[in-house]
Amino acid sequence: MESHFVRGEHTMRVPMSLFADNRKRLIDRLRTKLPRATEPGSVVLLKGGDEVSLYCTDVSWPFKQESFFQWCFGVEEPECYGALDLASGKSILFFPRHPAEYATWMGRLCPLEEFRQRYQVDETYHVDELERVLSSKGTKKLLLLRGVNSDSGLTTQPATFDGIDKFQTDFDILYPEFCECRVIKSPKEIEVLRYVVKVSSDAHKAVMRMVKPGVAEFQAEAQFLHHAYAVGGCRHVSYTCICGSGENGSILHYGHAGAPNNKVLKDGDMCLFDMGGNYAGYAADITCSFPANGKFTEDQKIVYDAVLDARNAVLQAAKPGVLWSDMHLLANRVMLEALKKADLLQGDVEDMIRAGVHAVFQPHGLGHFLGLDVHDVGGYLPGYPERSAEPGLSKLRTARPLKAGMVLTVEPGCYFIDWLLQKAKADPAQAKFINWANIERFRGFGGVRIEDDVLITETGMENLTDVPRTVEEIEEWMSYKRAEIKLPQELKHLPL
Ligand SMILES: [Mn+2]
Repeated sequence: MESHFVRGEHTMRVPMSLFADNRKRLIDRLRTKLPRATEPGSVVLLKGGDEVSLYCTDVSWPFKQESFFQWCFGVEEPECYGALDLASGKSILFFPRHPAEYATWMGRLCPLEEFRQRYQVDETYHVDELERVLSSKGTKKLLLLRGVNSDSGLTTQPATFDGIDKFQTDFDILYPEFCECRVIKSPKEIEVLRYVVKVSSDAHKAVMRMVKPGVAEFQAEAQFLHHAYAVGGCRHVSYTCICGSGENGSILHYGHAGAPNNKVLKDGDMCLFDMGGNYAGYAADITCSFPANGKFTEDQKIVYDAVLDARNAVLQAAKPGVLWSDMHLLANRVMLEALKKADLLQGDVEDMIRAGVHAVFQPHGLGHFLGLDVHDVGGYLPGYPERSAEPGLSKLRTARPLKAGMVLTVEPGCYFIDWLLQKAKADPAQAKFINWANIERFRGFGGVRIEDDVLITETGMENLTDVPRTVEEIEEWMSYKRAEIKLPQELKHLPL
């Protein structure tokens, strides 16, 4: 019988066959890449995530499964190992052996056979049996995961265990092939992404109907988290919620510990809320920008529509074969054209790009792969275009040609970042393109970002995101019972 990841009758049932399909894709790919892979003896060995203590205490950080391990097995428990036998195609999971007392604190000890059925693998053992089991299967060589994440610069931790020195090890072949498998999403993975993006879209829509001047940024964050979890079953978000209002909208990673979404929304503020839920490990990454009071000013429309034009141009042009770096420049061009029409910029747009003016207003990349990680792996693999050194393009998380089955974010933005504007003003090559008299009005404006999650199809793309996007759609959505919105602290939470 098929088993599932599910959080209740109302949330998506993710079949464990999703992970079996993933394992098969990885095994098939390695068989074509590795000479003699179909002869007995080559085994992929992965280590799952560990529970990590909060400093010296007996409390742990919330556990999140390691993404490569999740992709293969969908296992929810920490401290596990998984093996794939390339010759037989069989998969084996190893679970920690817990003492009897585990049952008191953590619950019933799950028998190995129950784990086997739940995760639908061929065999299950305890971690302390790793060496014995691998030897008994004639394992000669272990393929281990070592590679550098091109977004963080950090290196994966290859699996290791007592007795690993009895086997040959290969640290090179697995990482690039595994990343390539993760870049192309299977039909079942696409269904999960479709679900988590829909849940996250709805959570954004719920937020838009509870904000008004006087609401704090963290109250918008709380609304998102509540909706994504209570309705969608998303226990985690995929990254720290970014809920910038007013000037905070120009801080790209606002919401961190030192700036924890604690400003109160003011009348006339733009909001830039970047939040995404996580379901069965799969991430959504959506940004909505809208006025705190539900009605755009003329200046807010100028900036919003410039970004919306850029987003629309990319959604129209994205299809297999197109270079992502070209999409980035297309978005920049369209946005600069719109800002020029509004008299914020002057001169030739191509000259502006040559001078780096595009990166003054959008200092980040157009978008990135999305999957188990919010910045998913595979952006810069051997054999594909390398990271550019040019302004703006250097921040792009991939420059690859698009391919059907990729899922990416499209997230053009326009920001008024004080220090970048100061720098541009001091640089004659950039300063001449900027209409400084008009730009002054936008000091403290913050920014606008429009971020959608899209699937590349055989003929173009499908936008999985479902939120109000035009000025009219946003004003219409936010007008619903606007006069009746209460601040969260004004609602009666307990019968007192
Ligand atoms: Mn993003």
